[in-house]
Amino acid sequence: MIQKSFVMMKPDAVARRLMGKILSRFEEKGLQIIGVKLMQIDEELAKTHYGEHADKPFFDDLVKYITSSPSLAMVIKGEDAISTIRKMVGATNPLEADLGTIRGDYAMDTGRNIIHASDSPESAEREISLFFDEDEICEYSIVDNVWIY
Ligand code: RTP
Ligand code: MG
Repeated sequence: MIQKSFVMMKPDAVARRLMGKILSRFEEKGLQIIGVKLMQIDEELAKTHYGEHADKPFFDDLVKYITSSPSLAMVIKGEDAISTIRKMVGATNPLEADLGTIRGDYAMDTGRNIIHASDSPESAEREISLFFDEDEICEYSIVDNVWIY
């Protein structure tokens, strides 16, 4: 099924100048970038986005991390995009993430794991509408799709 996922390069990915490399992985896979926004996430948005973790001991550090510097918010579309992107992102702890995944290749610490991706269709829908207005998402057909699907 064609799906849309919310993906976000966290402040460390932006600050470490990894945006191009990470974006290329999604493009090279055959996924389509239909929304991109560099943004400074404020405390309220960070707390809403990660609301499911409000009771966890790492919540305050997580909010500090996500609001520390700009992030790159994205909407990415493709066949089974949500689970495909989660596989490409790798395990939450980068030391446990397989090499070849984004966290496995570029990160060392759970508290600096460089990227977020929606974990279910429900989270994707919630997160996309939390971060993007409808007119900030561009749906377009691409000529090379015939070579991908
Ligand atoms: P994300 O939501 O950012 O895509 O990450 P995830 O699904 O792989 O992991 P999740 O359990 O949802 O945790 C959200 C983020 O909180 C930070 N975290 N720190 N110190 C810790 O034990 C700990 N556990 C989680 C990470 O930045 C994680 O990505
Ligand atoms: Mg999560």
